[in-house]
Amino acid sequence: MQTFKVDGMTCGGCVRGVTNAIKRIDPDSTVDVDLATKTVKVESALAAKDIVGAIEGAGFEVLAKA
Ligand SMILES: [Cu+2]
Repeated sequence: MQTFKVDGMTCGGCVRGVTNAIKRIDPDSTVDVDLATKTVKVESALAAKDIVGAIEGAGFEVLAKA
């Protein structure tokens, strides 16, 4: 499990955008977004930098990898 702090997510559309961006590069991944805590949890064999790239490519800022 990899956990990221992500800024700029405000609604269900953002959740879908982040989730779809990660699933596009790993269809088998599990993505869990918590808007209240700005946390994205990812179960995937992907490297952290690739997940960060997908999230940022969807238009959100990754503040930290927890
Ligand atoms: Cu939104």
